Amino acid sequence: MAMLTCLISLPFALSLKVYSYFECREKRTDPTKSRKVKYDKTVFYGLQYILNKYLKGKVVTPEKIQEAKEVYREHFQDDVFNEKGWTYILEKYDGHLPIEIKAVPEGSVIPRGNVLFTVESTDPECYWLTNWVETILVQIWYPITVATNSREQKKILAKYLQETSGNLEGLAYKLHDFGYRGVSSQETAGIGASAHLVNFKGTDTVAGIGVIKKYYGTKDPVPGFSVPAAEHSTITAWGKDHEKDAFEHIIKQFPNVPVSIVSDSYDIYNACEKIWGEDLRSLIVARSADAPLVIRPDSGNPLDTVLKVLEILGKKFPPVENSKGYKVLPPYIRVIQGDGVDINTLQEIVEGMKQHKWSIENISFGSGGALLQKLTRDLLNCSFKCSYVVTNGLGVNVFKDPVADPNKRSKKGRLSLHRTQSGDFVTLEEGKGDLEQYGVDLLHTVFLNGKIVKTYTFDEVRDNAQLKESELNVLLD
Ligand SMILES: *[C@@H]1O[C@H](CO)[C@@H](O)[C@H](O)[C@H]1NC(C)=O
Ligand SMILES: CC(=O)N[C@H]1CO[C@H](CO)[C@@H](O)[C@@H]1O
Repeated sequence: MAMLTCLISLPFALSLKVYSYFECREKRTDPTKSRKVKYDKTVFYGLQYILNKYLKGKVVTPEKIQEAKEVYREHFQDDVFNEKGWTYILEKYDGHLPIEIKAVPEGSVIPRGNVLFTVESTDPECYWLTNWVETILVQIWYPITVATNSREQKKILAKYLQETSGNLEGLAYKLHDFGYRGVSSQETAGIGASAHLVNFKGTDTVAGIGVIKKYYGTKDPVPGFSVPAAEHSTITAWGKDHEKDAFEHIIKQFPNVPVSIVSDSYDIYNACEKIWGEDLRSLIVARSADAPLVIRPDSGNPLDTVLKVLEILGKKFPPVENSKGYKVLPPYIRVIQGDGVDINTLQEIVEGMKQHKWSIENISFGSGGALLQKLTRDLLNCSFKCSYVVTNGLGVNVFKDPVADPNKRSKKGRLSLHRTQSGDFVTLEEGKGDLEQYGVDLLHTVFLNGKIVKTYTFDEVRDNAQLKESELNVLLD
């Protein structure tokens, strides 16, 4: 489709360059629809993966040209395939793509409505290539959206952690990725999990570790961690009358590391009160702060369940009051809520805990489908548009401005991204980026004629995406 639009809509015979850009369009506030989470800024992440996996090196071969030609003929029932163009790339560039991509550094947190990357053809014969790569490049919406949504959840957790404990210790482990089985494919699991790890360090979606090691690299051997954990079958296989035996067996097997045990196979409240609180109490209190029992409820209304579990546990394992006046369970026992957690329920649970005077320092959360799969390109309005063409040697700014939706107006001309004196980001249109008062362009060339010319380590990505002091202060007001 991208190819057709491009061939049909541009005065291609005379065009010598096509220049397009990607942005997450700015939302105009619609007072009738106030979304709880605003997503004012997005985390730019994932381009390096796409460039490495799909665009770098010799990507055009005689075999691919032949195959595409045959498929296109059948698919369109016409000879629309640009065989001449691809053969030109094969012969002149040894199959490397003559385009330049400039992008903001990976991990950057940029307000909606700013340019995030640009793409332009570098050979007048290949003006058509820019929008050929549109589809694959726009798939970056997914890692951007996962990383952005995960970072918004980190802000919520930071705020409540600070308020109910006085510090941010353990923040990186507060939201664990449970999403492996809930995503559409291995590739989605790898990309999505890596995007969550931009903000956090807890994950059960091991595929993300492979993606990060292969395409970004970290100074640590692995960018994410987990703990031994029971799932339902490891409890229920013992039979309904032997839940206690199952629990006992597992905690004895893992005396020196935290161990998470799903406790709702039959009755979470009975498990907390009778089994953990009475039958196995002496084994639990003997555990160290480095190897706590982590009780995992997995059903019911998330907020009600968490509060009731804490209340029952609090009677059996008396909590202490921390410096902020909130209750904390003893160091050998914690809770992880991993059912029904999305950004909205997370907010409700931590708010409910605060109201009931529970600190969130000794609870953590798991999130699966909502973290990695229940997201679409519309959430952040990710889009790719042509803004400039050179035809007949003459540069022309192009844009769209659909009458039915002013939100869809696109930017004009060559674009650049700058930081103003006050620290805000601004996109300059129509090639005005040379104006001295705006300083350097924050878009750097990352891809040029088939080669990746600038890369970021995962540590740099994480650094760029860190919560800023100002964001924490705003939250604490
Ligand atoms: C973003 O996408 C939503 C959902 O499609 C739409 O309602 C909204 O108008 C879009 N906003 C912008 C700025 O494009
Ligand atoms: C009393 C208690 O268990 N406090 C722990 C709560 O969680 C933090 C962060 O993991 C630990 O550092 C505390 O020791």
